[in-house]
Amino acid sequence: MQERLEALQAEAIAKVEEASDLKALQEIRVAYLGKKGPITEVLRGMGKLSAEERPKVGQMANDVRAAITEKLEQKEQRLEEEAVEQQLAAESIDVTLPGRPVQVGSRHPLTGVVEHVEDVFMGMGFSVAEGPEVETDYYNFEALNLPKEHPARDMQDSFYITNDLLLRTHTSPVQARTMEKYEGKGPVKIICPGKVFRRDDDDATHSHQFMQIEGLYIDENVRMSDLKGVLETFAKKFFGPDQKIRLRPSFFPFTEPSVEVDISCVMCGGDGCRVCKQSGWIEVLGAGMVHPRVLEMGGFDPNKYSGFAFGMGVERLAMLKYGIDDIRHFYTNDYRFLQQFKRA
Ligand code: 2U9
Repeated sequence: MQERLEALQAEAIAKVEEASDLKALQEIRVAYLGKKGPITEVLRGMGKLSAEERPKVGQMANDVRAAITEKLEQKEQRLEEEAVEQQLAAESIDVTLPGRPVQVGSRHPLTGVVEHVEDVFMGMGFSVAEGPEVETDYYNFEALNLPKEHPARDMQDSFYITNDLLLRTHTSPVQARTMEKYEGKGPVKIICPGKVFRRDDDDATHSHQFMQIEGLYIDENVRMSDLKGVLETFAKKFFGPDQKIRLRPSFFPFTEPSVEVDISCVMCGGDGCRVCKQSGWIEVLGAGMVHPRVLEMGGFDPNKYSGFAFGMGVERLAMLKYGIDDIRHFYTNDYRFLQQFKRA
């Protein structure tokens, strides 16, 4: 009997040492200390023992049971401590590590240019006006002195939706609509940024969708000199304080006289280089005095009011400002291109 009990204790303790989790310990507890376990079996066999052996074996059986229970409890506690240590290690935060950088978005370069131009002209008293991208034939052409048979109205230049509806080819309709709202009473002093659409094949300098900012100032006694002063101020604030501008005669149906406006070359400052084709000048916008017929159709008396207008391509400004060689970069959503314009 004694040898049996000693062997059971050694066997059980060895298994407890090997156990790697609480479930295994519970199985050992049931196997050795349970009602159907070997120790209970020994105790059942005690009836066959002499009166003198019985108490000894009984005491020994209790000692073995106590020794196995103590071993189980020690191992249980150690496993629980290890589990806590593992959890703490897994959840530990190294506070000395640098923070994870937060991915911050940024404005599209065209949006940045539009906002910069808006700031410059609002600083000169212009307000920002917007209007529909799907326009009527009247506001996109007729109100701008572009009569029915004018070539700019042909399908090869514009996206028509119906005979009377099209995607606007410039933001001038917004100015025509705004003039109507003023009901012939000046001053009107607005800039009109927005998307415009032309049926061009896309290439490095043309996109079927692009952005324009046009301006309009109508008041009594508005002169060409006012136009030159406003545009020179814009050039200096947008391209740099040393900028000069040059006006060359041109033609637009909605302005008379009309001019193309050059700035001194952003690359060579005017000495002549590849960018300005050795001329020292770069064309950035068109402008002119509002045609009297356009004033009349907008409800303004051309004998009382005069005005100037201008128009510029936003992509062109951005390409000059940032040295970008292909207009299509603005529309491909390539992060490698866009992330270069994160605000400093
Ligand atoms: C009204 C009266 C006059 C807007 C003008 C231009 C000259 C011009 C082009 C520059 C490059 C368009 O983006 S571009 O292709 N625009 O040259 N635009 S005067 O004249 C107006 C507009 C509205 C009622």
